[in-house]
Amino acid sequence: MTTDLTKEAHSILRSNDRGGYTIPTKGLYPFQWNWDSAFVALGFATFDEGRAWQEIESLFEGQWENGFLPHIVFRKDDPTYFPGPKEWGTARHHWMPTSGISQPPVLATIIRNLYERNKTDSSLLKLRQIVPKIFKWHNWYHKNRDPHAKGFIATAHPWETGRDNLPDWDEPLNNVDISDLEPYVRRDIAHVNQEMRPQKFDYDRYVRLVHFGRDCSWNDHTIAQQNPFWVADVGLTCILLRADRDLKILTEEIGAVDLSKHLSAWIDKGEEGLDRLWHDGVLGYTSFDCRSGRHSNMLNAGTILPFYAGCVPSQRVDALLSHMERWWKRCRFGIPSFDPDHTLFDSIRYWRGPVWAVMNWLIARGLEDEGYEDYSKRIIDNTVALIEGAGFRENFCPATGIGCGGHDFSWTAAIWLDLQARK
Ligand code: 9WN
Repeated sequence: MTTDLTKEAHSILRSNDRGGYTIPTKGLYPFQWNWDSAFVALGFATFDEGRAWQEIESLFEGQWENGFLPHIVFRKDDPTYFPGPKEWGTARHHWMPTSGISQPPVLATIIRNLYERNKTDSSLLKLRQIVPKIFKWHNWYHKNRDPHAKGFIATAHPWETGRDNLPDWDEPLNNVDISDLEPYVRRDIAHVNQEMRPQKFDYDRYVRLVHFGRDCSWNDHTIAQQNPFWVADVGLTCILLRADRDLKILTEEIGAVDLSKHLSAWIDKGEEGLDRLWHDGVLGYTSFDCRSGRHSNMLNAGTILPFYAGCVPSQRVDALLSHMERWWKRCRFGIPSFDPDHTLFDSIRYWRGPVWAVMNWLIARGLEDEGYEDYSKRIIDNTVALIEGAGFRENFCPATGIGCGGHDFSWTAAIWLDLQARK
C-alpha cells in the first residue's frame, strides 16, 4: 500500500506540473501558490532534486522589486478562478501578474532541508543565488507587516495567513465595510462542496480587502495604517521566526555575514513578539487584533506552532501539550485546525476544523526538534492514516477521517513523500 501511495504521490506532482511550476490541484486552484510551492519542492526533492529547485526558482519569478513575494503567481489568466489578475490590479508593480498579498514564509526552512539532504557544489551555487532573494522577502515582511517593531507579524488579509476562514478572523472582519461591494461570482463552489468552503460572509470581505489594496496601489504604508483588517497572527509570527533561524544558518553557509547580523536582530525581536501573543486567559498563544487592541480568546492549530519557532518557555509547555491531549479526546485524528471544544468548530469547513497535512508537518517538526517525539510521532501517524484512508485530499475531517475539499492535492502528496523519505 505504501509503495502504491508513493507512486500515486509522484504522479500527482508530475500531473500538476505546468512546466516548471506546480498547481495545487486541478480545477479549484489553476495557478502557482506561494507556500504550496515550498511544500511541493520538499516533495519533488525526494525523487527529482533538480525539479525541486526549479519550483522555487519559478516562484521567485513573481518577486517584486521591493522583495515582496506574492501568494499567487498568475502567469496567465484562467476564468475558472476568482479573484483573478484584474481584481488584484498589480500590473504596475511587476511584469508578471500576481496577487498583492503574501503567504506564510516556510521557504527558508524547506530550502535548508533540501540543501542539508544533499550538499553538493551545485546546490551550494543554488543557495548563493536564492538566499539574497529570500532575505529581501523576509525584510519586506519585517518592515511592512511589523512596522512598529513589535516583533509579531500582522496581516492585511486572511488569505495571507494561509488559514483563510479561521473563526479568529470573524470579529476583525466585521470592521470591513462591504456596503459598496459590487456583485461578483464565486468560482470555488463550482469545484468543491459548498459546505467545505468559506461562507459568503468571509468571501464578501476577502474581495473587499483585495479592492482596498488595489485602490491604494498596494502601498504598504497605507495598508499598515488604514487596511480595515490588521491582525497579528501566531502562525505567521512563528513561521517567520523559524524561517529567520534557518535563513541565518544558510547565510552563514554562504559566508554572507552582513545578512546574518540582520537575522539575529529579527530573531530576538520575533521572540519578544511571540511572547506578547501569549494569553493567560486561555493558556495559549492567540491572534491579536491590532486595530481594536484585543486578543482573540480562541485556540487553533497555530497555538502549537511556537515549538516550531523554537520558542516555548518551559512553564508553558504543559499547557500547550494538554490542549493537544484534549483535542485528541474529541477528534481521533489530530491536529484539528481549530479548537474542537469551541462552538464555532466545524469539522469539514476548511480552516474551522479539518486537519491539514502541511500544518501537521510543521507542528510535528517543531515538537520533534524540541524533544517531544511521542507527540510528533502521533501526529505523523495520524497524517499517514488519513492519507491511507482517504487519499491525497486537500484536508480531512478530524473526527471521521473523511477527505474534504480538492482531490489529488499537490501539497498532501508532497508531505506523504517527505514523511516516507524520513523513515
Ligand atoms: C486563497 C492553495 C491555497 C492554499 C491556502 C488555502 C487556499 C486560496 C483559496 O488554497 O486558499 O489563497 O482560494 O481558497 O487556504 O492555504 O495556499 O492550495
